[in-house]
Amino acid sequence: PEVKYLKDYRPPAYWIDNTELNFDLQETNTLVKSVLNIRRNNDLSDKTIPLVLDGKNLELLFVKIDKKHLDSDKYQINSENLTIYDVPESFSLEVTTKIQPQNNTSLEGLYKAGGIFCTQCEAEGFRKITYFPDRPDVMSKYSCTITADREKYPILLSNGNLINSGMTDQNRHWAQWEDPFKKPSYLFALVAGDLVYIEDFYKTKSGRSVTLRIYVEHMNIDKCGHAMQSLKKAMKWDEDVFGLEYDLDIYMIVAVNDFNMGAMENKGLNIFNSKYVLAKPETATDIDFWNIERVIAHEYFHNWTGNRVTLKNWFQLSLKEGLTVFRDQEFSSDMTSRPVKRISDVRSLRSFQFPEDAGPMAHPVRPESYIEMDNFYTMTVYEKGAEIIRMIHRILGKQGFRKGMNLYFKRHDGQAVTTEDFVKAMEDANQADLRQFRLWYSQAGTPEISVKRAYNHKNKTYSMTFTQKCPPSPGMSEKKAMHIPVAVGLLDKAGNDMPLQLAGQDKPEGTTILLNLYKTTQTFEFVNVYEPPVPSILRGFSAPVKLRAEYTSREQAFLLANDSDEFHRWDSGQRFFAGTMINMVQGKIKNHDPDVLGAIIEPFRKTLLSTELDKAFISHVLTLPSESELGILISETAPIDPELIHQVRRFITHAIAKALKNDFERIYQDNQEKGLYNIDAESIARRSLKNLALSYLGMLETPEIIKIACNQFNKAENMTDEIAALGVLSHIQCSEREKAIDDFYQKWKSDTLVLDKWFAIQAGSQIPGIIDKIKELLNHPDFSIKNPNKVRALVSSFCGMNPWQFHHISGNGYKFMTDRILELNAINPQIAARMAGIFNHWKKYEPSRQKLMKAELEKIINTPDISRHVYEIVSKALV
Ligand code: HT7
Ligand code: ZN
Repeated sequence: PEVKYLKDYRPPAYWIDNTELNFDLQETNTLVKSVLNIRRNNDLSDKTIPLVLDGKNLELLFVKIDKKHLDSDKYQINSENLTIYDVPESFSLEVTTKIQPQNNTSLEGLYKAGGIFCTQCEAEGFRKITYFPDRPDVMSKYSCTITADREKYPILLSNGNLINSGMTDQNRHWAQWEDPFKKPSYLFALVAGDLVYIEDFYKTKSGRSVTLRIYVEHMNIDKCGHAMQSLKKAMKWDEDVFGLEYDLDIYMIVAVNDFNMGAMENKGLNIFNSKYVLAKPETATDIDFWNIERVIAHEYFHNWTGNRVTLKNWFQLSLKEGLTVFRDQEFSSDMTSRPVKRISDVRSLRSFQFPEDAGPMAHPVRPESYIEMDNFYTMTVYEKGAEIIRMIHRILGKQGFRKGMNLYFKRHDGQAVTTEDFVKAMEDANQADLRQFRLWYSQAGTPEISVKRAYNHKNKTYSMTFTQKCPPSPGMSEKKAMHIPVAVGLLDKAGNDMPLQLAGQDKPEGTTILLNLYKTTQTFEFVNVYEPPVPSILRGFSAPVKLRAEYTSREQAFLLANDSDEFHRWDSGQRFFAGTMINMVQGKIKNHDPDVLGAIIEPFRKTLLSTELDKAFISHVLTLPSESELGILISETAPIDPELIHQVRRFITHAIAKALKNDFERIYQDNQEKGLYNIDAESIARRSLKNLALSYLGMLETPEIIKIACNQFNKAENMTDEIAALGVLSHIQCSEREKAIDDFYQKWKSDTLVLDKWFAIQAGSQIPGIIDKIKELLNHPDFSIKNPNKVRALVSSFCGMNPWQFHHISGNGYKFMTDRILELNAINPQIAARMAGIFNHWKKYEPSRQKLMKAELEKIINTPDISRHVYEIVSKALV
């Protein structure tokens, strides 16, 4: 397949000023007529370039230029393009195509699922609707007329404002929408279906009233309130923090069940995976509520970072995604708890982005090449991209960052631009020099920082020498030294922060200092340090790097108990717990050594019983690194053996549960729901600590604990408690488990999102041989391989939540996965490729598993008709 390179980018040869679309939606064929006002790009010297439009899976019916039919010898079509020769300098082009949305299982372009017509055009889906220059730097004003059966599709929506509507005959009606803002084709949207909506209003800071609507299927009308409140909070936050106001008179969100990703920021008409809209306490967990708030905000924030200022080409994806993730992270921090949000974001960065950056798909945040753009909606582009923005924010400060954002919008509103334009605006607004910093966009891989520290008793100085290196990545063996901001604090013996004074400064400046690393090795000297300190390095995770600080376990326990930086406090605890478990896996310490267990249990107990710490923070500290996280850490020095890791982690959690049984029981009782269910941060934290206690108790598998879990399951009035109890039971082989699983199904069989939880809980069960049950569930009437949420719930949960059984030495888990990938390859290549990524890290495992996974990759790549999506992932994994 063809590889696209950033270096080959050329501006478009033609501009499209206006795009008039006409959809005739029918049950078997949909007709799409487009009328485009086209103008040659006179900046290009060659005036003879033909007009090349993108198009895929389209049946071309007519082509007209300036209203006259074009003879077939004047154009050419192949499977990817329509090329028209000898076109005038400016003209109108009319193209009519025929498509079959009801057969489109890729969920890209215009598709019909669950009786609803809807679109997904990012990244390159518009070309499956009509012939068009389907690239983000061609921005056009759109109008869209939709005609459809009135009874089946009473709601007809597109971007912008409703201009007109009416009936064509007795049964069919039409609606015309017009979007006053120019936009790239990937932001086009259409929805037609039998939907209902809730409506609210938002008054912008300049006093305009905006209508807000959330459209859902009839039975979900009672689950939209939280999404609406989240939207209003996001609108207010963007005005307060960035001065950004919404620009149309109406903002619409539509929830659909069949969607490849989380949501899509189409101008004025967001389309959402229903998972990120629908919630009420009985059906959605606390995490679901938070995710809805975050995703609603994310898509709303795109209106400025992505839509008003868009991308010059897809290599710049992080320009909108990294920046918008940063904005949604900041929003969530302000709505909930900043340290807790930071901890969960870093946990996910380390679990998913760091391995990606060390694997065969490693790519810079601004990639240099791709085969299939859909494969580049990655943790690197999104999450590492957000870390880059966060570093700029730290380096320039809050005010400086805001000045940079203002300049960015002033310069580029209405344009398609690059990450370079963004950094330049930040630099120019602050007279800053970010030249070396730009390497974060172009170099792949996670930098590693080691630190040597020395205390000079005589001079009362303390020096820290940092050395940075970045391991090679595919196609990039040599890396340059990066500009890395490292936030540091020093703790005295009593655990208090010391005032910090660097050599050369005349007085101490605060208790956290930002050290800017520019060189491979760099030393910083602190003066007036009156006793040997314990350093707190990389506070707040100030840069996305791997830190090799060589702390002793005594220092880690000390930092866990005392660090004023909550992120670093949590991190020290995780390193401490992970270090012990890894030593056990590697046979460096014996499992049953009472001193070892004591060393873990004591700090654990202290944290569990703390009355000062926030309960959400306690839950994070006491959630031990998962089997996957331990695997990632081990893989830095040795091959992964999932069986050994599973045994050690199970042993430790069991030992903790046994030693602290009484404490867990007390915590469980003390944190029961008092009064009405609430979703404020404090109530969520209380529930998470209570359910963490229950999950430790569950390790004991006693009749008494089973009874407690059953009781919670039966009495729960909210999904958080219900699913937590079911989760505990799901790992214990007992009749109560079977009953709870059946009861849950009977209770929720009509709610497809709740059933996703039911599939996922079973897929994550630690009961040996669970794969047979999962295979059986593939044939369950409520499972559908065509629905990405169902695939993620059953198939991805098995690989992600159950690494021990997925990596079973029989190879059955691997074979199961290959079968699903090949099945999906023909249905939905985007989802198939995501699944195929599970084998990316095969080289990190012990030899027998390596061999088994490699054989699966070879089987996939040798299958005829493998999609470009899957090919790209698998071929890179095999290099
Ligand atoms: N910008 C949206 C990306 C997206 C997407 C990309 C490829 C294929 C399907 C997709 N659905 C949504 C989502 C976002 O980041 O906001
Ligand atoms: Zn986004």
